[in-house]
Amino acid sequence: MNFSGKNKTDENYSDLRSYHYGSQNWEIERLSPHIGAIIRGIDMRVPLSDTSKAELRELLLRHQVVFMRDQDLTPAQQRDFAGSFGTLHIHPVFPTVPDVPEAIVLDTQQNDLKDNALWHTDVTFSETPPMGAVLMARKLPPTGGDTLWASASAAYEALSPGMKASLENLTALHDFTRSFPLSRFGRTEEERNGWMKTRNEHPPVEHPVIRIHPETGKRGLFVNEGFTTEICGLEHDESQALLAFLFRHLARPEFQVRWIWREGDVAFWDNRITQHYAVDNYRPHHRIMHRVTIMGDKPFGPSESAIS
Ligand SMILES: O=C(O)CCC(=O)C(=O)O
Ligand SMILES: [Fe+2]
Repeated sequence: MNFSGKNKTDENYSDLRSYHYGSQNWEIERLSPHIGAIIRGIDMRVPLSDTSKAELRELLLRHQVVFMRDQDLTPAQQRDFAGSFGTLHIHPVFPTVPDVPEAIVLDTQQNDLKDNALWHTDVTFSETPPMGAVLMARKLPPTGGDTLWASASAAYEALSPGMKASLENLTALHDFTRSFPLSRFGRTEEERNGWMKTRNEHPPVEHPVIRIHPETGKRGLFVNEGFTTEICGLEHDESQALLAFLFRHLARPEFQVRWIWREGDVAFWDNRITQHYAVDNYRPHHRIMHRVTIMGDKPFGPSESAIS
């Protein structure tokens, strides 16, 4: 793969607050220097043309998470939209919409999912973590329940040359049980059996600490508090100390965007170069989100990209 030359997804946009883009003349409003933009003028219920799909992918690569207001999709429409960007993932643990198994339900009255109130990248316990996800707000508390996204490339770029060099060839373990412990996800016999099956199918996997984005060639920090347990080849204490530093660094507000939801809003993020955090500050109010997740490829680091 050759990523030399100017990164065309960044060209000319970093000086703008808003701009028009694409064949449909969408209005793009940037929300922070490194991550996040609103796209106005898009109707996600209507299948996108190949041109619009390519343009939207371009915007996703550039802004890492994009937001579309007032979409009001049915779960099937949400599935079809996400499905036009790749094969869809079926989550091994989360409950789903009846008849739409690709749509995960995050409902505070059905399942006590406080687990998303920590910085994480989805499903990195898999050999091939998702490329992205499409999340829609269906029911919201009066206030609170915002979601934050962080740019893993901005976090990487802000490291010193010395730290970058020492992370260059490191790998880390990502473990399903860190966010899905048996104590909370094995309360009934059926849940326990499902948990055992998932754990057997997903032993801890090794991913590069610095991931090269397969489409843009950008580097991003690819460890997350949700699933990363250990940096390989270090003593346990060294690994814990380095991970603690990297998690704290990734959580700096400089790399973030915060989205205050309205019902009918959709967020579409690039899961290969971002982390997110669902703020859990609205109990006992009710919040329902639906997520459809798009499959991704096997992460590779700087040394591997040089060979391939
Ligand atoms: O509920 C949210 O805002 C985000 C939940 C989450 O982590 C996800 O959908 O992957
Ligand atoms: Fe998540």
